[in-house]
Amino acid sequence: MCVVCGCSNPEGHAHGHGHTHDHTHGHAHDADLDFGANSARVSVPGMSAERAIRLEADVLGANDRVARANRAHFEAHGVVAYNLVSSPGSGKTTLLVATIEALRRAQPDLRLAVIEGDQQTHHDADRIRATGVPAIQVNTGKGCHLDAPMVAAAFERLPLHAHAHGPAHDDHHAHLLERGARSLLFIENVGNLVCPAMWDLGERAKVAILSVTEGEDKPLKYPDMFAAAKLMVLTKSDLLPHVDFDVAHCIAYARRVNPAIEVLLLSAKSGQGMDAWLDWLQGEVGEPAAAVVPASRDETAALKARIAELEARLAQVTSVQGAAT
Ligand SMILES: Nc1nc2c(ncn2[C@@H]2O[C@H](COP(=O)(O)OP(=O)(O)OP(=O)(O)O)[C@@H](O)[C@H]2O)c(=O)[nH]1
Ligand SMILES: [Mg+2]
Ligand SMILES: [Zn+2]
Ligand SMILES: [Zn+2]
Repeated sequence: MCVVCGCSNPEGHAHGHGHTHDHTHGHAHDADLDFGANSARVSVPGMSAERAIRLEADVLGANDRVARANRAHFEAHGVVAYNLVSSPGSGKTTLLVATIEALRRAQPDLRLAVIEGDQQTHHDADRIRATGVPAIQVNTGKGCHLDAPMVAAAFERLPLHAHAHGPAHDDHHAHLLERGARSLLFIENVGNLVCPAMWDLGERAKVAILSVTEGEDKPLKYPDMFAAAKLMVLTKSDLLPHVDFDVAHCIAYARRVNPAIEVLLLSAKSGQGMDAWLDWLQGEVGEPAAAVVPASRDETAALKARIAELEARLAQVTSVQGAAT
């Protein structure tokens, strides 16, 4: 269940008309249905598009305020946080376990912690704790994603946040900043390629994990997730000989919805490509929060087109909201 049970994004995303037409895979048939082709990009029984937009804006606004507080809190503690998002079973926990083991060998001083999101069970937190790294399991029940207040509560329970909240809290933060402490927090989201895209947790970046058994067309079918991610990690590369997965097409599809997305291909099982992933993480730990990656001319043109689309969409949504109030 996601805000209004449909998991739309009031800001719209990389597809200007509220839905994507994939010209490489044919056009919609006359008999096809598109329930995302209204201003709310979602259909909710018994609710108008205008009301759905307002409700979602309220809920996400409240979430984003907590996410901003999380971001400031992480920064004060020298914590760089990553939000790992994917469909169920793409290999998030397996990758985390392999990553933790490799980072502990390469950088024993780097402090690590994990927040595990699942509807039910403590399996994944148990797998992380077995490595010796602290983990907090967050069960969401009927919820299909982690939200910022859940992450705020989990962070306070981690040893990375080893001080009490009270009048001395801000002083303590100032000391931590002076020491330049750096640590890595991995947040494994609930396995779901749709809803977690729209929930900011206060992370440095979302990392979208896609395994090669899922099909190379996923960035086009679930564009919001790949539009929201800084990095796409293609996992289970050891299985490439056994599946029809076109890596080049997959990357092209991902760049169509997010021209700036970075891509890595790896196997947590064989270890292939793990070094590049570890380098990426270590580079990120040292990077300032608002680092801007220079874009190529093609990327710049695509980004400009996307900004124009988003502005048109914003104008459309604003006029709908204006008419409804
Ligand atoms: N061949 C192969 N299998 C993998 C790899 N990574 C994970 N797997 C397998 O994929 C399955 C799912 O892995 P998990 O790490 O539990 O996936 P997850 O994304 O954490 O799953 P949820 O938390 O349930 O969403 C397990 O059977 C893993 O052994 C890999 O690199 N290669
Ligand atoms: Mg998992
Ligand atoms: Zn949802
Ligand atoms: Zn604190």
